[in-house]
Amino acid sequence: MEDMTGVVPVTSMPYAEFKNHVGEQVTIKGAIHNIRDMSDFAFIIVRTARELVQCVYSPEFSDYRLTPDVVEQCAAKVTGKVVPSETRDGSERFELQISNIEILSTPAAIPPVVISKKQVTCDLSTLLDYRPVTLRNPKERAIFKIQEGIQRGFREYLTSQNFTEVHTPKINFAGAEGGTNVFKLDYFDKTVYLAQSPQLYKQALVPVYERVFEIAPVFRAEHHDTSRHLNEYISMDFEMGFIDSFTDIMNMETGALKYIMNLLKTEYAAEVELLKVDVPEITTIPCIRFKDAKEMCVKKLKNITDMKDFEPEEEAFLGKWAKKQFNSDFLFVTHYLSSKRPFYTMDDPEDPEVTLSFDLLFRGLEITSGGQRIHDYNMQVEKMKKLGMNPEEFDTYLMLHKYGAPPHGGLGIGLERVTMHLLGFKNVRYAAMFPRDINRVTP
Ligand code: AMO
Repeated sequence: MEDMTGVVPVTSMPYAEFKNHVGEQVTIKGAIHNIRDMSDFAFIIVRTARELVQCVYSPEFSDYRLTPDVVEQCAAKVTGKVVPSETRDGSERFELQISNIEILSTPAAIPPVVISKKQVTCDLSTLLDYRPVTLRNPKERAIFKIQEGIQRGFREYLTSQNFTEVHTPKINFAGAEGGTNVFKLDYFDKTVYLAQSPQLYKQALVPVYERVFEIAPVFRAEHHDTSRHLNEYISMDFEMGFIDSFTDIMNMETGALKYIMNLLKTEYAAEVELLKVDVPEITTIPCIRFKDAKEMCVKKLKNITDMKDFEPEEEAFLGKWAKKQFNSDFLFVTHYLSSKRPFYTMDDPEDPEVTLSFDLLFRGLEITSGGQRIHDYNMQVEKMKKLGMNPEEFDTYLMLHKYGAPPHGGLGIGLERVTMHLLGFKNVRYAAMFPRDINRVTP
């Protein structure tokens, strides 16, 4: 047996390195993505982990002869000479003149949807029904590479700011966010719930690590089929102690978003280009109080009846307003009404009708909720009682307050929501790799 070096080299030379190997034979491994057979020669596009590599077959290049088992979606090892390719705009490109193709596996059937064109053109439902296949399309897979970049940026930035990454349980004794959108689980002889958020646990970890974050799935039993709700989504959460004000949380989020956008522009440039992503420029993010934003919506939009929260059309209006007024794709809305925020939210001591909380709108869609939390034991117990909750049922959560907690706060960002509006999708399902909604639990 060979030595276990702990390193398994990547299977294909990255395309960016081709320019240093002109005239040399190189081998790449990937799927045969597309074949354009021109009788005496053929263009064969190989799909590697992140790229499409143009390879050209001609009997003139070597003794190798194309065989009928070279079909789209077969896994192959392709060897060829790196040569400059002819481009219409004169830009520098390279291709491989094929000298051998070794077939590593053969598909049993032709894909049910055409994935080798620039874009998958089927409807959303078909796109999702065949997700394991449609994700192979370069534009589809680029969506989730961008999504990786967003999570990675969040993680890298918070790690640089002294946050500790944690994992909290998803099978819980209570729903953290209140309301009815909680999944009940049959757990031996007890009733338990799937986590709506890591809220109760991330707070418990503040006196332990001071600053924590988590990127993990959460579950919401949304009964409506909307274009912005999923039943399982990835929540990017953080919680931090010793804050002076809830604006510290907004400040930290601004830093994280700046870092993320910069990371996308640099390390995800290929996907940004492929998907023509309009990556937002962030300097500072403007803020508006809920009350003022509501007044503006009521003045400008018709039929606003809910005075306690925003309808999607109000968020869209506020997004446009922030763009016009501040040239900002983002807008913080602060001081939401106490009656509309969860039990753990700190009321504003100057006006207990409102809370020290915020939402962040991105291009007119809520992507974040956050705020300062109650850290005082008596205050939290009182608020629970006022809301008709039984504090005894939350005794493990209340250990946080009972045994001492610093002033703290945090936020949760919906990863699919950010991805959706970054990429300009009308439906959040395009931004979920394997979405779970009221009608879908497969694939
Ligand atoms: P909230 O419930 O507002 O706050 O959720 C935070 C963010 O999660 C996203 N989101 C969703 N995304 C897809 N489908 C859904 N059904 C869905 N529901 C919410 C949104 C939203 O802004 N514990 C608090 C956060 C905190 O205060 O730390 C919470 O979960 O982008």
